Amino acid sequence: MTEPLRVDVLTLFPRMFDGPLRQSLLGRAIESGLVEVRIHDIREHAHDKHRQVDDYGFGGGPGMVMKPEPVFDAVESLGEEPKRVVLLSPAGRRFDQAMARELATEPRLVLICGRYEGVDERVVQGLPAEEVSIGDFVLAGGEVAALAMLEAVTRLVPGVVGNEESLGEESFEEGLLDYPHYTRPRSFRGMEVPAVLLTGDHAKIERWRREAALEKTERNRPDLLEAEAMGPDGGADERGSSEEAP
Ligand code: JD8
Repeated sequence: MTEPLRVDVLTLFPRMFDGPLRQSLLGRAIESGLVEVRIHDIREHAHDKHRQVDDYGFGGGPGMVMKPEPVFDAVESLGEEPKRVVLLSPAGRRFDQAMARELATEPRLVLICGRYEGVDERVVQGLPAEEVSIGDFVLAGGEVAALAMLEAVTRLVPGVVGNEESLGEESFEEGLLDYPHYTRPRSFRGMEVPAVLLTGDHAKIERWRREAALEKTERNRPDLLEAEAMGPDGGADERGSSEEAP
């Protein structure tokens, strides 16, 4: 085995990770030593007698902000080796499968989970940390986002997912959603498994799946098809966001 991916998670709620890290894919990856996850309580790096980790935001407004010192101390306690530091934040760059693939090649990751209104901006500026968001909705803190990211990255670490599940053939790798799946029974509450799947004609099944995936993508994620049509530059020129033409 090569070196495992090591992930250090910094959080004020370490017990939120207890269950998820022991179950299923993450549990097996950690148990087999392919991924090493260490959870660190940021409050252990608060040094004042009240162990304060948050404070009022400068400029006013509701809610508290996480202080920078305990977060810097927690990261610096992890040693000198270079590591990618990610701050989970709804104001971050969107996490996607391409970023998951990229992170799965790193030797070490640090995931910082904020709470309250967020973390003092000097964490982004000074560590530095890259702000990443798992999607356009609002969570109460970074922990659930860190778990989602950790699972997406872990399943791409070589050896975690066996050959029975080919990582290359799945949703997003071809820019389409996955095709519909069926198992027994062939008839369930009046709903039949599509007959083509019972024929054993693999070329025909392949064509059906491609068509069904396309229909599902048109229905649920038309944006994926529009992005495809625009190509890898996202159609920048057509939207007029490129350099002015002479
Ligand atoms: C970190 C605090 C809550 C955020 C006020 C109360 C990621 N996709 C995502 N949605 N939400 C988060 C996320 C939310 C967080 C924190 C991540 C730290 N909050 C705050 C600002 C507005 N609420 C996220 N990744």
